Amino acid sequence: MSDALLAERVVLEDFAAAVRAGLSRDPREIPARYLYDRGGSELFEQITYLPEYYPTRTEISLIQRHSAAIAERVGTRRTVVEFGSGSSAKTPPFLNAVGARAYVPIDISAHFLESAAKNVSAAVPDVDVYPLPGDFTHKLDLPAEVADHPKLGFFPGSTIGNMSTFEAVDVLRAFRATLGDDAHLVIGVDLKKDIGTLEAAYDDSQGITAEFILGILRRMQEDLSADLEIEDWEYHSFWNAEMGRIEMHVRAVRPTTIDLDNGHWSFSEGETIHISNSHKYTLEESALLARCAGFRQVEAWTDPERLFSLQLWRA
Ligand code: AVJ
Repeated sequence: MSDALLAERVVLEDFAAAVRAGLSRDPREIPARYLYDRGGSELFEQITYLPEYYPTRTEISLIQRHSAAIAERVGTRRTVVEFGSGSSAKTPPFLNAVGARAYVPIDISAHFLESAAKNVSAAVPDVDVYPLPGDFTHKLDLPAEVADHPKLGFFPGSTIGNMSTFEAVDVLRAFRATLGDDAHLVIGVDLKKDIGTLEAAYDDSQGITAEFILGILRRMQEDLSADLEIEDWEYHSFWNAEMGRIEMHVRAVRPTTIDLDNGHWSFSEGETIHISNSHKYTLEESALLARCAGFRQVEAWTDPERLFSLQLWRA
């Protein structure tokens, strides 16, 4: 078997195991990372352009507006370390604006890292790129070439919101360990706000978010040959005030079943599978998050409507 086929097989086995474990849990859940296959990633890209989905455009404009201030605060010639870089499509303007010396994109996908290195080298030829394959939720050893450089971590996209607060602290502590002592972190944190704005951002009028979340069922059919009726399911999202998060579920509209090779699950009408969370914080809560992880919040920039924040933390 070729390496590519073998890798594909491992991914499918992992997805199958996660689905089996998640459907057997109470409440039932499937981790959100399985949303981002090729089709899912395209749908998420579409979400970022939706009128109701304010985070992406608000963060991009905050980065444009405040990168110069960041460079002023932390100094130029930093090594920028991006946690979960993907293909680094939106990173070159940031590298330019902060006057970066080197760039270490970290991603679990070697495929993404290859295009990241190409994209960034083409867009900002003066910046040395050292791709680092790995899982950013654990402390990683940075390439020896950048060992002595002061580090500027970069974690945009409010990806931190995907994790429970408990997991977020662990991940941020891992960032702190990876970056070392003489370091800063630039992080995008989505803010608590009126419930109407939040709920619309995660249930848009064109139904793209619904399609994105329900896509996990289609992926189970296509990749795992799951026996299920897509028509028996609808998208259901809501603001959970106690947990401070938007929850995204698929919900059975009538009694239904899901069958896999080695499992059978029944669902009563109204029962849900929890697919994703998007946690929101106040500026004060995020300052506490920073301190729990060994950082201090030095600055938090927001847009005039206080929808989103771009924050500078110091180790
Ligand atoms: C990629 C985690 C930032 O929570 O806003 C958007 C994911 N899911 N709409 C978010 C998402 C449905 C998104 N993040």
